[in-house]
Amino acid sequence: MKFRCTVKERSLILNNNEQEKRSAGEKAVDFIKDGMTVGLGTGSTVYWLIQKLGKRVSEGLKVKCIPTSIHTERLAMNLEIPIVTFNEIDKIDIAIDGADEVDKDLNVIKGGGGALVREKIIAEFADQFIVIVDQKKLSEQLGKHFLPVEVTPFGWQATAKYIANLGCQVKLREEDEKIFVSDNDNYILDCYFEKIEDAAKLNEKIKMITGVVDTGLFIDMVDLCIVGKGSDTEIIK
Ligand code: ABF
Repeated sequence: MKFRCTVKERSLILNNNEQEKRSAGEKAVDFIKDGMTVGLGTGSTVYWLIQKLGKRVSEGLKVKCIPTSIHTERLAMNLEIPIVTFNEIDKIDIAIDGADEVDKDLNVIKGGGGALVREKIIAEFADQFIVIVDQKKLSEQLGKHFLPVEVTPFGWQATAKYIANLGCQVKLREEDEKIFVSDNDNYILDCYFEKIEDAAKLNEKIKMITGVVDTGLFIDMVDLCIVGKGSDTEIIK
């Protein structure tokens, strides 16, 4: 018996990993209450959060959202999710974002999407910061995923040398064979440490280097992590 389905049905048959992202993203909407100001992250897991949030908004949920990237802003605007800027708010009730790697203490590596500085500003300012991930992102110790670091374009080569001296390979991020430029007009250095023994100390050491804007290490910032498990989720606090 040949299994036949329409193109639309096929597009909805998600692979395991995508299903986990969808479960985590959609579950996160449960934490968004009427009247909240919400920091919206970047990435393919956040995509599912935004789709579900758009539906809730169309059903009457009143929220104001501050996006962490121009990409997220466009996604939200297409779903008529109200967008605000920092000029229009005095607090962020909740920020929800993806991550590249999460350890057992809920320290995370972020920035694979190149939006780490705006993501960190919003996450820090928010009363509650929630990370939504698929199971692949969980790891005993950070470092399997490279560490993105946003740096000023001026003197990036010097900045890269100082970071490499901390024990990593450093690669200037490119996109479509051109140097990747962040929404803040900076460059991103992807730093391959393999293993990060003390994430907090490394974060401080890198941030001390002149030319570094910020790192993708989010230390002691995550209040709660929602992990997609098939069509279900696990909440880690
Ligand atoms: C973003 O979420 C980035 O910080 C991080 O790289 C990304 C994870 O992307 P995805 O959800 O697509 O795996 O916030």
